Amino acid sequence: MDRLKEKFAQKAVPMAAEVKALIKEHGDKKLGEYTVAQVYQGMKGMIGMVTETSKLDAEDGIRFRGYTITELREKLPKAPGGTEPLPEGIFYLMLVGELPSVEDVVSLSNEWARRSIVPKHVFDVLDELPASTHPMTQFSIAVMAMQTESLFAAAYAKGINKKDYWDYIYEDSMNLIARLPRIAAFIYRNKYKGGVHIEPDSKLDWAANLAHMMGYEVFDVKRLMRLYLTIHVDHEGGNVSAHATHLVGSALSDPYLSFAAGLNGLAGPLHGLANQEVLSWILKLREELGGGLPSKEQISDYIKKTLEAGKVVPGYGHAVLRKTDPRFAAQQDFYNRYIKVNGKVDDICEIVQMVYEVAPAILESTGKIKNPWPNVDAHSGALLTHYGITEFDFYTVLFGVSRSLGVLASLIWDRALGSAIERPNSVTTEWIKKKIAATATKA
Ligand code: CMX
Repeated sequence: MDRLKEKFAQKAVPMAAEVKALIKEHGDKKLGEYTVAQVYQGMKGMIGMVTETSKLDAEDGIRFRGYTITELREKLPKAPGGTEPLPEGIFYLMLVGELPSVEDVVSLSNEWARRSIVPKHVFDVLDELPASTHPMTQFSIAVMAMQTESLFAAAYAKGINKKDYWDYIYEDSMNLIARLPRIAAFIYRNKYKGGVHIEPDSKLDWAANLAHMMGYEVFDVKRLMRLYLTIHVDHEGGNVSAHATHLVGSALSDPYLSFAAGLNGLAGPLHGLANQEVLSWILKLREELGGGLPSKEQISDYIKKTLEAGKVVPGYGHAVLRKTDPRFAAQQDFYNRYIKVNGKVDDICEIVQMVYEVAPAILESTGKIKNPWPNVDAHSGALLTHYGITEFDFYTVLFGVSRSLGVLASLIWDRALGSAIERPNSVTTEWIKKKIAATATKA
């Protein structure tokens, strides 16, 4: 048993007994009530599941096992000479609820390197797809193609005890996470670099190896990749990618099937694809104005035009957050610390900043947008573009590589705690009308 798995077992086995007892003793206690609007409008604010790995607060943003992003940028182990956390560390934290030591992170990095071999047929499947296939579609197809490797599915077919589910889910999740950078880089090099591939370097950490296999060797890209793959990992359980993974997993679909479902949700423009949308939205603005830096008035007009056309302003708004996303702030800080130095500026990053200065007031003035502040996707593409990763339809794949850490850590917990199959109730509009009428009569 590897070091992390042993640690997880020490935590999960007693906790599963505790949760069982909690349900037995307090199962009938109420956690809240919900409204007609919540039922029609995406169940926002309804408590409907348990996610151990992170918790979102509308004002303060995301906390991973209680730690903010600012705290984690300081406390999580770094690569030698590095300044940003290694994503291995946040996976360890999410899974076992403790900050890892440098040795814990090195051990996990080695474990993923050991498990990182992708079966050939996955590359063959990708090679057969039309070149125009969106990178997110390719990514999801590759994960599905790799389902042949599921140890959980094979063990389940033979027959296993429920108590052992988490063990196989852990093994599948670790293998899947280990292989994702190789697959992502393969898609990138196939689509944009003429199919000339770069072999992995097992001495590099998970994020740096991804940058290396994509063809970026400079230290700053590896630094950005470590930050990027850390801040996108998780956003509690109700977001589309996390919920889809959890939901599909609740049918005891293995991690490959479950994570592919999460990726398909992440590929939507209101979720992860927004990072691609932001970049194309900014580039269109520049094109309309003939290049250079726009004025704030020109940006205001462009935002208003976007709204008048019945489109969303990508990178703005959130279903839970009601303040600037701390993941946006972390990227802004990265720009100021490492790019905007010695009088140097990056035009796209400057436009991101100018949009931030004018967009919230305009969005707020519509009177309907609940959160006029930027989310994580408002900034990420600008940083990638700065370092030459300009292929913006690939950006969501990077989000997906990162998101695997949160949703798969949660999936391991789901099986360890014996979470049941999800089956919420649904009603018809006729049923709701009758309910409203009955409530009015009583009043
Ligand atoms: N631009 C224009 N209109 C917006 C908007 C935006 N950025 N954000 C919300 N609205 C609109 C909604 O479309 C909705 O309009 P209708 O009543 O006409 O349907 C209204 O304002 C109320 O929406 P809300 O309650 O404020 O927001 P939701 O919880 O329904 O949706 C989100 C949240 C993120 C989908 C939405 O803000 C949005 O579409 N933003 C732009 C896309 C984006 O950046 N997504 C990435 C989110 C982060 C991530 O998951 O990666």
